[in-house]
This record gives sequence, C-alpha cells and structure tokens, in this order.
Amino acid sequence: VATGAEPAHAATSITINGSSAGRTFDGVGAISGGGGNSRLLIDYPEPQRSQILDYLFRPGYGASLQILKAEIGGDTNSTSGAEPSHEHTRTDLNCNRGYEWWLMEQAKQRNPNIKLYGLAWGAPGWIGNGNFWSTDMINYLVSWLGCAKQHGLTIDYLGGWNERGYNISWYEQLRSTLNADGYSGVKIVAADSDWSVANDIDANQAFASSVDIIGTHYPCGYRSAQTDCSVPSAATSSGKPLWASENGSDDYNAGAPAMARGINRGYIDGKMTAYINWPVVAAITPNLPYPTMGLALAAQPWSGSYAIGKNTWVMAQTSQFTAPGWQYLDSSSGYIGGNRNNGSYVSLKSTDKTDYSTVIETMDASGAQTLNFNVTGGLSTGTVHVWSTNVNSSNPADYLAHTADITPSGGSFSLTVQPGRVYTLTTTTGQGKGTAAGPASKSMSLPYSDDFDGYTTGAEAKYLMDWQGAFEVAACGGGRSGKCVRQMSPQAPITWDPLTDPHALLGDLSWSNYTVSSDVLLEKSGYAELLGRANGQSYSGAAGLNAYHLRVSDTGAWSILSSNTGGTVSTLAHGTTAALGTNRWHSLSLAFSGSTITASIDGATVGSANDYTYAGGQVGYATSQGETAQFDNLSITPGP
Ligand code: 147
Repeated sequence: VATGAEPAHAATSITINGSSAGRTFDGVGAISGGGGNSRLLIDYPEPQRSQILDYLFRPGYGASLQILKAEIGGDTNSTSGAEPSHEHTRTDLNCNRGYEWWLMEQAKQRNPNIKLYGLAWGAPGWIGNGNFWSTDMINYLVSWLGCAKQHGLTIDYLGGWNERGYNISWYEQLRSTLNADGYSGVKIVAADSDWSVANDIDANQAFASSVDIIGTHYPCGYRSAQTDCSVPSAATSSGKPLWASENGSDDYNAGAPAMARGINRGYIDGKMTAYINWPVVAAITPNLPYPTMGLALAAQPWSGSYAIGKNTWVMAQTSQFTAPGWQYLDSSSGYIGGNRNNGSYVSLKSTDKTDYSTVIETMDASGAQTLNFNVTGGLSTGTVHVWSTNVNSSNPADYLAHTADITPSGGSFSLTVQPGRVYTLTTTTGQGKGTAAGPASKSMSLPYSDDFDGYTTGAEAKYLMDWQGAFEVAACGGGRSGKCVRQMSPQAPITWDPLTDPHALLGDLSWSNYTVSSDVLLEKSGYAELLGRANGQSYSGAAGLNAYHLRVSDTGAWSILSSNTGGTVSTLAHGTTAALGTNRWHSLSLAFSGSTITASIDGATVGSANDYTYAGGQVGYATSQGETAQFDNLSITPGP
C-alpha cells in the first residue's frame, strides 16, 4: 500500500564482500617539502606547536597521516622556499639541519607506524659538477639515509628527482648501492613525474627489478581540475604498486572536494594505492607562493594562531579507518549506480580480515541517495559506525562527525547519503577529533632583534625563511665571538625552480615605517644585502621579489635597489664608499619613512631615495650567488 511520497531517488545495492580480490592499500599522507612550506611550524610556541602536530599525526585525532614524505634539502628553492642540505659542500656533513628531521621525529613519536619517504627537488652544486644523475647524488642519498639512522628514523621509501623524469642506469645504481650499504629494505619510487616511466619498466627487466613503486604526480589532473584518475595500461601491467605520489596543491579548506574524489577515484579508476597531498601544512607567510595549501594553516608563530582545514577531515575519513597493509575489495568499490556523478565508494578489509571500512564520497551528487549494503565473505556483521564530513559546511561540528551506529540485520543495512559529503562506514573503533584551538591572529610586534647567539650551530634563526641558498647559524668569523647567520651555499645549486640570488625573509607584511639594521661580513669578493618592505614573491619565470635592497660590495660600491616580481631590478641610488674588503665586520641599516628610504654603512648615511612603490613588508638578507656572507645583530625598530 503506497501511501507515502515516492522516494526522490533510486536505491543502490552494494555488497561488501570480504572474499573480493584487490590491491594492498599503502596509505594516505602528505609532503613536507618541495618546499619550505613547513618552515614556520618549528617556531610555534607551545602548546600550539604540539596541538598542530597532533592534528597532523596523532592517530584518532586529526589527519592521522599514514605516510610523511619529506624533502631531502638541496640549498635551493623548491617552490615556497629552500630547504637546507645535509652536505653544503663535498666535505661537509651535518645531520641536524632544518626542520624535516624534527618533523619526522614528531610524526614517529605520535604514530610509530607512519611510513617515511624521502625525495630531492634540487641539490648542492658540488654534486656531480652540477649533474643530478651522478654517483655523487647516490652517495648523497646514502648519507641522508645515514642521518636518518642517527635520528632513529627508518626510511621506508626513497625517490629520485622530483618531476625531472628519470635516468634508468642511475636508478639501477641506486638500487645496487642501497643493497650494498645495508638499505635493501628501502623501497625505491620512480619517478615522481609522469607515467612514462612505466613503459621503460615494462620493457627493461633490470630497471623493473630496481623499482618497487611507480609514483606519479597529479594523475587525476592538476588541483581542482582532478577528474579522471585512469592510468595507462603500461602502468597497470607493470604489476608494481601505483601511487599518486603527489596530489593536492589546493587550499587547506577549498581542496577538500578534490581530495575526497581523488582518494577514492585514484583506486577505482587507476588502482592507485597511495594518495600523498602537497603540502602537509601552510607554515609560511602570505606573500610566498601557495600560502594556504596543505591540511592546516600555521603562518603565525608569533601569535600561535592556526587553523585546521577541511582537507584534514577529508583525509581522516580514510586514514582513521584503515592502515597501510589493508586490502581493497574491488567488487565492493566503484561509482554509485555506476555513475560518476552520483559519487564513489571504496571498501577495504583489515589485515585480520574481519573488520572493514567503506569510504563514500558524494561530491558531485545532486540529491539524497539510499544505499543498501549487504556484508558477506567472512567480514564482521557487527555494529557499523558511521562518520561523515560535510565539505560544504563551515561548521566544524560537521567534520568527522560520528553520526550513526547501525546494527545490521542478517548482514544487511541501509544508509541515506546526502550530496557533498564523505561518509565512512566501519566496524572499527578508536576514531576521534581533537578539540584544541589556537589564539586569534595578530601581527608581529616591533621592535624585534636577534643576536643569533642562542642557537646551536646549523640551526635556522627564528622566523628567518630561506628562499634560495641556506642561511644558518654558524660561529662568527672576522675575529668575532658568538654565533652569526651565514649563507652556506658556496656555489650555484642544481635547481628545481629558477635560480635566484640567495635570500631569506623575516617578519610581518604589515610593517611599514621602520629601520632594519645588521652587521655583515663578506667572506669573499661579492655582495651582501639588507632587504626591506619585502612582500610579493614570484616563483616562476624570473622568481622576482617586491622589495627594496641595500646592496654593498667588498669594493665599497653600494646601491639602493628596487626589485619586483617580474624580475626587474632598478637602481634608486648608488655610490662608492671606503672598500669593505673581506672578513671584516661592517654595520648596515636601511630606514623607511613614507616615501623616504635612507641607507647607512658603518654609522654614516651614504644615500637616500624617494620611492613609495612598496608601502610595507618584511626584512631580509641576500647575497650574490656563492657568497658565504655572515650576518649578525639583526634589529628592526619602528620608525626611522
Ligand atoms: C608540483 C611540485 O612537485 C611541488 O613541489 C609544488 O611546486 C607543487 C605546486 O603546485 O607543484 O609541481 C607541479 C607543477 C605543475 C603541475 C603539476 C605539478 N601541473 O601544472 O600539472
């Protein structure tokens, strides 16, 4: 007797079959690197720093990442900054530089089962006389693995050169060297580029046996254009695990729909068994490229303010309900009613083979849909817990919400799914959602100063973000005691992005009228610069920066320069003072008052300029290429 209204939608039957075949799930995770995007996280105050780390890594709390891919620093720009090398020169080795070791340790402390993956974007120029595909580079990776060992970190996966294709014999040599050096357990990913590597893997047995995993970037399309995740037949027929070894590049909130589609559809369309988001966290100032990309926003260490994005909760809908080693159930994965627009579902069973989780996304659905499930094949027919994230909601209560517990009857149950959601149905427990929240944002206050004496050698000075080169704490030269910041790259690097002069930025975009001063020492012929009112930074083409510069050379030549994102550098004033020479300390200052810019060297005003192109921005240090200049006693005072 049909008395009620007609259902507005058709019902779809889905069998969750524990005896289905399917590939082994390798995990969902994110990338710290490629690069610089995590920079400010380490400078956060407690307790906010631990809270953010919990939201990223702690099981049952937030994104609960299953894979952390970290950049192997190369002293060169790799998108939003430069990450430091463990070997600036052929004779150098320091296993404590930068923040990736720290981040991997923090991740492992929270989740000992997290998988670690190393990849280089660029490298110091001494390697292979500038040739990445060299024995030097292989040895460089082996020493990086040795550093990891010193940190108690086991690296699970290692790649070649980010998005720069592959060299077959280099990969073969990498495999044999790793085996010979005690790293036979490290799996090699090729080629963190496109699928073309699959043709060579299929055609060349020696190459095939050197590669464990085929990892491809943006295999469903770039950013929100992600649609079809199908892969070439050469990839599938290789028999290798296939990974979306980089995906994302989206805002920490707005990227959620693309991530929801991509995690499921990567498996359904292309049998990809890992989804790795770029990047893990947006811990850079807003003038840098990709300032809000990641799972969370953490751009203000001086205020402690942070925000956890919808990307975190979409990732949690898979990560909190599965583990690497679980098995996909192919016959229980697909598109609802066979129609991509209705949404998709993937099912996985646990390694104990009775628990299961089914992740459903309805990003493109236009209405409610009823799904009738039937559980078979030896899977648990116990209580089904339902969790969901509404990616269209701005209310955090709608993210990773535990919405229902269903008792199946005879292995059957139904669920009505709304559009724009991710649902996970699971027989597992232990999921959860952190409640910590950070303070309000605020600008960084002036005055600010740093004598750099409080750091260990090799550390990065607080808030100082490298764009190119490597600015790190070192013992001062020139007869001065204590610590200084030194630009450590003595030659042009093997680049990933366009080569620029080394520079590093610090501070708040809202700073307008101020004086920045610092001591500087040139170790060799060349120049060093103080930057002020630095704001927009371009990463493509000329990789230019909107900023004013006071440039001084060992010869005594000085200039006030204005640069822009298009890469144009204009001279506003210039002159010559007494030679600065090398290995001698000098003091520089650059003052901004409205349109007046005043430059001083060793306490004497050398020149000024009238320009108001830039009304405000950060301070910074820069050097000529390869100039290992030193800086000390940074001071920023409000007003001229
Ligand atoms: C990737 C890089 O691997 C990351 O380091 C970061 O730069 C990221 C930013 O989106 O991009 O490289 C890509 C650049 C362009 C495309 C894909 C990846 N693209 O146009 O498809």
